[in-house]
Amino acid sequence: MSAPTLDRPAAPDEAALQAQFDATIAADHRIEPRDWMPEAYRSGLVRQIAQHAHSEIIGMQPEGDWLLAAPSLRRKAILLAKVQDEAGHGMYLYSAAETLGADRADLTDKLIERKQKYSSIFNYPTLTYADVGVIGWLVDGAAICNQVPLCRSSYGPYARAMIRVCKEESFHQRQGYELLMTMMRGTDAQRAMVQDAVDRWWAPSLMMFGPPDDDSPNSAQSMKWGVKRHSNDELRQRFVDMTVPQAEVLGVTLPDPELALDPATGRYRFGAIDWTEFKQVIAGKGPCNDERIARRRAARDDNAWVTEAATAYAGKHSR
Ligand code: FAQ
Repeated sequence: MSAPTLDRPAAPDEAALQAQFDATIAADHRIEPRDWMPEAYRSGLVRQIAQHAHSEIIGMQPEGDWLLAAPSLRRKAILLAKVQDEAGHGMYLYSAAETLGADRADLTDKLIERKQKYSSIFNYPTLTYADVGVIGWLVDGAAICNQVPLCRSSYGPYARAMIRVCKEESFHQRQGYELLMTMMRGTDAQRAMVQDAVDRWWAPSLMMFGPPDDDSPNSAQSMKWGVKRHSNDELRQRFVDMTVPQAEVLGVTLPDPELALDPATGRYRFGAIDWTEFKQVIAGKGPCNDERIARRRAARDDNAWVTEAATAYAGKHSR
């Protein structure tokens, strides 16, 4: 403790602050923005939350590509609402990162300069309208599996943002499944389109959960701090177990000859994932990385005048 003065009580020293932080985590209470936190906890959260926010914003592109070609007004309205929701998710998440001292414009610059990542899944193209349904079913399904436990994350603003995000992702997943159900009740060509989309998106969806546990540098510490509640492999397994019965109801085949129920555990065994492809995609060499970043860059640069005007207006009012 530093020496107290007449008008200022002694500031607790770092060891006392660390002990208080550890006790908060051990009691499963939330850390809030004004609480002291270790620098590695803060920077680790900014890393994960920024990556998550970037994923929501870049994730608008693959489905956004179909907004003008939606097959009916109803499908267009649903898709428009979904893509707008993803923008909202990005905004809640950037706000959560700001409570940790991050600057939103700076995070966007880091994304565009490829100094921060976004989810591997959004580097694959959407070739047919069935891809919109499969993204809802598999990609939002995987996002729900991954994000529901984050509603109990130890950092308050992140956990609270996740509650609304998960409710909306749940609607997204159902709209995707309903779209696919409709196509599966349609023509042979429509059924083939759905199967082709499932064939292309299944493996990338499994990669969304991140590298295997023995190759995941951030997991152990993140779980100790209660930021992540389950390991990458646990959540991936949960997703497979949840999805196989849904595929059976839908009438599609998941493209993995090794997929089989293990009667001993009641869980599904599945084939090896191509981690070389995953590493290539997160290193910027996936099928659509360049296109995604180029569009995000153009959106930032072309709309800089809007940001400038809004900032000047806000400044004038705060004065
Ligand atoms: N893609 O040590 P770990 C959505 C990176 S939102 C790219 O295991 P961690 C909604 C990882 O960052 C989808 N990079 O890392 C939607 C780290 O690199 P770094 C996004 C990945 O953090 C639906 C390195 O690999 N969701 O889909 C990926 O403990 C439809 C080592 O990995 C979230 O962000 C990947 N798949 O676990 C929108 C959820 N996996 O940062 C539109 C929150 C790993 O050290 C349409 N995030 N990396 O340079 C998380 O739960 C975690 O951050 C993980 C990764 C599980 C993603």
